Amino acid sequence: MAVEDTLKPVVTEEANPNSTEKPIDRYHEEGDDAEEGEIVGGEGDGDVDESGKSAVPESHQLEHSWTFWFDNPSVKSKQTTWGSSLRSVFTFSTVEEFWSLYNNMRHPSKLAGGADFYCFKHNIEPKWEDPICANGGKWTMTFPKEKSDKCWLYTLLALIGEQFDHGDEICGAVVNIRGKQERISIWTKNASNEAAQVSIGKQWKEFLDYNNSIGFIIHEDAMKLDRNAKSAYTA
Ligand code: MGP
Repeated sequence: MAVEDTLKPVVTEEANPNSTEKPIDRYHEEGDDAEEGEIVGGEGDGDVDESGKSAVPESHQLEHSWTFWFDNPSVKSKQTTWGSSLRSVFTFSTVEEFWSLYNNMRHPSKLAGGADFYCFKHNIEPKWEDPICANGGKWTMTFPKEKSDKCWLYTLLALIGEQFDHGDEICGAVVNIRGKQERISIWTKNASNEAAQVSIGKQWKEFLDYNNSIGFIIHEDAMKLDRNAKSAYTA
């Protein structure tokens, strides 16, 4: 499948995924002086021009690689099997790649109703059936229409910046655009590990300054009970 096909629904008209414009590195704007002996940057640090300055912009490696996935509502509505229209769009592994993608993508308020946009650790598929997700569950926050953009960004930054004490428990996040609301969920791996799940839920609320109560639904319950599944934990 051509990458351009998958990009169309989520990338803005003026987007240029091949843009050479330097990404805005908001991670390292302040206070990122390297400690003595610290290895700074990742690939691309090596090229030095005649003046002795690096000719290639530094890149800052993330702890994990992450993949954006998109489920296009117009295709999804015709599918017979859930997930058959779900597509991985891009994988990134540096701060710079993240901003290049994020700055060229449609944010939740600009996505069509019914769309699902995911950011999951590379090699984890955003499906209950994925073996890493199978025993997990999800925390969910709800927002009025067109009000989730900032929280979606902050959720992504908290994930890729490894802000959670139990970050290893996290599979990824999804924003669902629906008729009357937008929902953001964080998917986790081991629903039975209550302490880790509750820690993630509490920290997520703190990072986003979200004051409403949130619930954790175990995927197994969602599979069996669909919308009647009750929250196993609240935060
Ligand atoms: P949804 O889109 O998460 O809920 O799941 P929503 O927004 O309440 O419903 P929608 O109809 O408005 O989209 C909707 C349905 O999709 C679920 O009830 C399942 O039948 C199916 N589904 C969702 N997920 C995340 C999965 C999954 O991972 N695997 C499978 N097999 N089905 C899923």
